[in-house]
Amino acid sequence: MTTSIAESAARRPVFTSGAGLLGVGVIGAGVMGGFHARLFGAGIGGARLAAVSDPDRGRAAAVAAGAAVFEDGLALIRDDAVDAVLVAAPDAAHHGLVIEALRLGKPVLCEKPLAATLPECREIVAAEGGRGLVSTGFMRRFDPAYREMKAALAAGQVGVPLLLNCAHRNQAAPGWFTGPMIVTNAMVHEIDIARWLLGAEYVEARIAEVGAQGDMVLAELVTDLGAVVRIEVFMNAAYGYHVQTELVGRAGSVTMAEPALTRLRSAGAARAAYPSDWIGRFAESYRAQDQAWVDGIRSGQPDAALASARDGLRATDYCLQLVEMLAAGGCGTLTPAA
Ligand code: ISE
Repeated sequence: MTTSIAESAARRPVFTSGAGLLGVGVIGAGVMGGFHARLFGAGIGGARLAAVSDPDRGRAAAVAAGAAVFEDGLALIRDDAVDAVLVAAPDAAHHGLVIEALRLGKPVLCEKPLAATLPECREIVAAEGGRGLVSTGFMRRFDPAYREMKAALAAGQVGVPLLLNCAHRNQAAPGWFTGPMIVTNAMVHEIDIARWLLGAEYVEARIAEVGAQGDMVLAELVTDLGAVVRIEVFMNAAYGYHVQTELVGRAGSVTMAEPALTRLRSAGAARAAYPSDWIGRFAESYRAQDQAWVDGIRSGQPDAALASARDGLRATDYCLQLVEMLAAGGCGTLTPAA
């Protein structure tokens, strides 16, 4: 028997922590956790920031805006003022934190990747048991540009999809980035968004590193509907953070416009600025995703665009298959995780 978010929540004294607002605890106060904490601090409708945790207490306090501060994420999860948990700890810590939240029946939004290994992802899906308590933070699903592409496809404006061309460039790889993370932490976004846009699974792939530094990877994946997804991830693109996607169909194509809001024409040249990181590009998507997550918990009707635990499992599984493929020479078949 499955249990909806609303049913699970009803078994706990939920929303009693503060004026009928959902008390959200944010685990991790690094780039992502700090950003989510600020979003909740600034106001996500129906929610309040109840707590922030980080092993560096000062870092948590800096974004807690008066909410409780913990050094230990597990202690935050167990706090009665915390009704729902946003996990933005390092990738390797996701599994233990999500499992504890599930043990207590608390809804979780876990930053991608859902977990670092396939057995861990599977354990999360099993522990959730169809209760709809876990969402995976694939915020691009809330980006207006990707949504317009999906709408254009659904309206038949581009015809049968043939090719999705994706570029994903970071200005500079973060210090904590290690080898396979270019696939499991960065390319995982394209793996998810292409599945979501095309409503397809992958069946075959080729993948290769470009250059000797391991900071650029190219992949070409064939879907079960026959379209090709071509992905470039470049971690040290120097000029800025840049995500570009084009969907080519039999009847037309839809391309993401450059994200800059303005174009400066001056001194014989035109100039549009690029943000330095993904928050600059996707700030509104994170806000919309966090709002949709809260609305889903409060109403018991999860937003259909939110990535589920199973979506998180699928994306990580494909990425781990791609990492193996890369090590083994570069091409082969892909199977969707059960
Ligand atoms: C980072 O971890 C993210 O999640 C960003 O969205 C992505 O663009 C970047 O490549 C990753 O390193």
